[in-house]
Amino acid sequence: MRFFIKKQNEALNLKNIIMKFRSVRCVKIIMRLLTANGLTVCLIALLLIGSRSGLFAQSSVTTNKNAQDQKMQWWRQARFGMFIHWGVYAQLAGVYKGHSQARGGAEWIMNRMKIPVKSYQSFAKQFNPVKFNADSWVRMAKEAGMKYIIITAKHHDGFAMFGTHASPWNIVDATPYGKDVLKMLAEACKKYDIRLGFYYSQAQDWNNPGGSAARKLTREGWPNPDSAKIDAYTAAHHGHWDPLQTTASFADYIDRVAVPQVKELLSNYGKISVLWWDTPTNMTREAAEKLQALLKLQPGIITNDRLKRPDFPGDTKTPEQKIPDAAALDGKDWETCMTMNGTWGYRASDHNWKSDTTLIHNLCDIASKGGNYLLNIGPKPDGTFPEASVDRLREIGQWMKVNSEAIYATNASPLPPFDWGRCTRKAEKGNTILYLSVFHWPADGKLIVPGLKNKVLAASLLASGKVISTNKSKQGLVLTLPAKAPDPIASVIKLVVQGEMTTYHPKSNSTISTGALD
Ligand code: FHN
Repeated sequence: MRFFIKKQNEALNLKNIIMKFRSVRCVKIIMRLLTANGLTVCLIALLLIGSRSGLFAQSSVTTNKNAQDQKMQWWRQARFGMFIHWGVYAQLAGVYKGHSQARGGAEWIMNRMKIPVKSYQSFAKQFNPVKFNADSWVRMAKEAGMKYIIITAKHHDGFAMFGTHASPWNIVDATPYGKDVLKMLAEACKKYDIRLGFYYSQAQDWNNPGGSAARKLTREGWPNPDSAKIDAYTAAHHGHWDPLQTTASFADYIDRVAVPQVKELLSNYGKISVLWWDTPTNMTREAAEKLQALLKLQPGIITNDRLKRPDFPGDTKTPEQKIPDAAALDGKDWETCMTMNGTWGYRASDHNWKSDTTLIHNLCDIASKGGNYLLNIGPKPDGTFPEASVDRLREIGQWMKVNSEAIYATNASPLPPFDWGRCTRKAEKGNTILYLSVFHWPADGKLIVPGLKNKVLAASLLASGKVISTNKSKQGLVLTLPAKAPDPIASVIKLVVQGEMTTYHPKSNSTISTGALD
């Protein structure tokens, strides 16, 4: 036995040497020891290495996974954030030369309407959001139950909503307002303990020379009499419509505008939790690498999958305007971004608002699949949120005040989606808490949870704590509910069941897709 322990120690020393020198060198050492120390040492060493080599490889994966889990922790617990699209385009509000923009979000008005650079820049002289109040924006987000805000620091029109030395095309230098809204927002976020992230259009930039431009046909803007000529020009100039856009190369634009601006954004605003890239149009690997390198300025920053495809996956997938099916979930973190009406940037004529019910159901649906909901506001040019958005934020907030326990820090459902609602899950001391968000309260008072076989330890209404009786049936667990739903939109039942449960994942080859990026 002592012989074995001695040889094992020798083998462990050998393993340490191997860990230091790795691969080819390690084989050489084994060979040398084989002759020096005999077959026993080597065999034990090989046994140890063999049995643990998976573990060695695994342990670095595990360390990386742990670090990633730690980085993502706040984000996974948050589940709900506010997206803000705000810039000079809000001033136009979807209208140019008396024509309503034919297609797309109003933040695209410069491209879709093919507004010349100088004309578009003249709108900044009217952009004076004197009613902007960072405190009130952040409070509205907080009261709605949102845990983070992502704002367009620069959208595709290239207009910086912050003071920048990299271009005069910014809110401080080009508008009568003259103040850095991101500074004020950063202070308010800090005050209210809301995480702040910046959206940055890294490739498309229609005003700073050299930026890219996704090609859109003039018919997507207005019935411009010069359509044929303009469309021919954009076809010949990679989507650009004004010669001023191409007086520099893309590489120059990256070095002179994008890199310095991202550096400013990550250096001058305190803690930044998310860099939300958008869109990778004509992005080069070299440019992506330069931008990605800047992220070290904010340790722990989370980024999305839109820097450049496919080699820069970032931390989160970003399905846009849609909620993936459970079958598409692939274990990656994901966030659905969505408009409240039909546009990201403010458009005065868009009254196609989603109902409170739709928005709350979306939040429950997304949480039930383990994702985050990034819900957009397109502020008006005066700096206020549209009334319809304010109303919806308030309604969601009221629901969250009672039911947020079913959303924050939850995991995806262990059961397939139900006809009557959605489910989220939390682990608790070897058992599982299920939160059932009931959208359609059963008329006969019997709610069936198909497929749930675990023993029920407790069942109650989250809103009041009222105990719910349960019994088993062939179809699943049956809950006997009071006649009236506690909440007309979604009432939450809290079930504690015995044992651990894991995420439901139907077998499928599909993955979460981001959708078309303009
Ligand atoms: O082109 C943009 C669009 O204007 C908006 O910013 C959305 C938000 O996700 N992203 C792009 C399209 O994918």
